[in-house]
Amino acid sequence: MAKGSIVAGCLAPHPPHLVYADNPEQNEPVSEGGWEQLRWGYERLRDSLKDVDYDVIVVLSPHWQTYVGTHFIGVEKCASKSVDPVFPNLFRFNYDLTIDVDLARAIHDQAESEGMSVKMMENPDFRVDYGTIVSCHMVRPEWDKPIVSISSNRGLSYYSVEVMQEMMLELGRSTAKAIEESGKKCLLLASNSLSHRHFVTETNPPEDMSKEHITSHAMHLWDMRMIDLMRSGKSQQIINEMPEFCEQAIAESDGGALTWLLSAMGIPSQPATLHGYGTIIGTGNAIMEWPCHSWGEQ
Ligand code: 2X7
Ligand code: FE2
Repeated sequence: MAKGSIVAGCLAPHPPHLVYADNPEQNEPVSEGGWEQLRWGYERLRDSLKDVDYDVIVVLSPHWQTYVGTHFIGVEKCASKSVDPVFPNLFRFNYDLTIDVDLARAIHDQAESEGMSVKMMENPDFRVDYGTIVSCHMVRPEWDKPIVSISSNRGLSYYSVEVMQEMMLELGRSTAKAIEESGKKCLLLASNSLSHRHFVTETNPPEDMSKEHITSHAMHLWDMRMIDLMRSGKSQQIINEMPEFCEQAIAESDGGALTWLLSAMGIPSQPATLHGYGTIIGTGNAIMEWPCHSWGEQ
């Protein structure tokens, strides 16, 4: 069997506003658009991936929060309605998705053999979180690929960013090893915003773009710094600066997704492509792609 591989890694932010603004048939609320810079960014990412062959999407979302270990959905068919608890006015999404349970279990088993605390989530009534759904929908709205859904272990809440990072670095290595042994081609998604300080009131209508901007200059500077590091292939520096970034920008990478992604790709020194940047209720969001399929043998 040929070795499996990571065909690309993406930073794929998940504010529900993006799905709301796109008006897909699965989502109940109806909008007049909005957040176009980011939605055009997702268009460019989809275009960049259109000729890339892959079997499965592997996604880690900070909105599936687990406090004892990292969990993996272990139920093959998941269909229900996902409602954003903070924005039920924007996101009530009817999903019907397939999980690659074999690959999920392979990553679980590999991580366990490395000493990590892990669990297969086998409750058939489990409600899939909106972070997972929004990122997958914006990257692949056809929903024709199975996914592996990985929880965000809140190592930061119990311990520190440093502990979270160590755990996500191991989870990334275990993910890469399990993928290689699976023979599958995988697209990896880190589902998170960058700076995450947001407004506490909503405009009317929510898609009024005359009110949308970053919450502060400091947040802007942090977002630009992180994008610059990603575009210049300085992954190790991102890992090194993660504690300050999480603390000072209240960054959503505190959930571990970006660290996991960089680790799974082997802390790449190749540049990432920026497909789009924009703010959503004041948070900073970048759509980035590391096109691993074009790097040759790693
Ligand atoms: O989950 C989110 C987010 N990360 C950023 C902005 C707005 C809503 O939801
Ligand atoms: Fe979020």
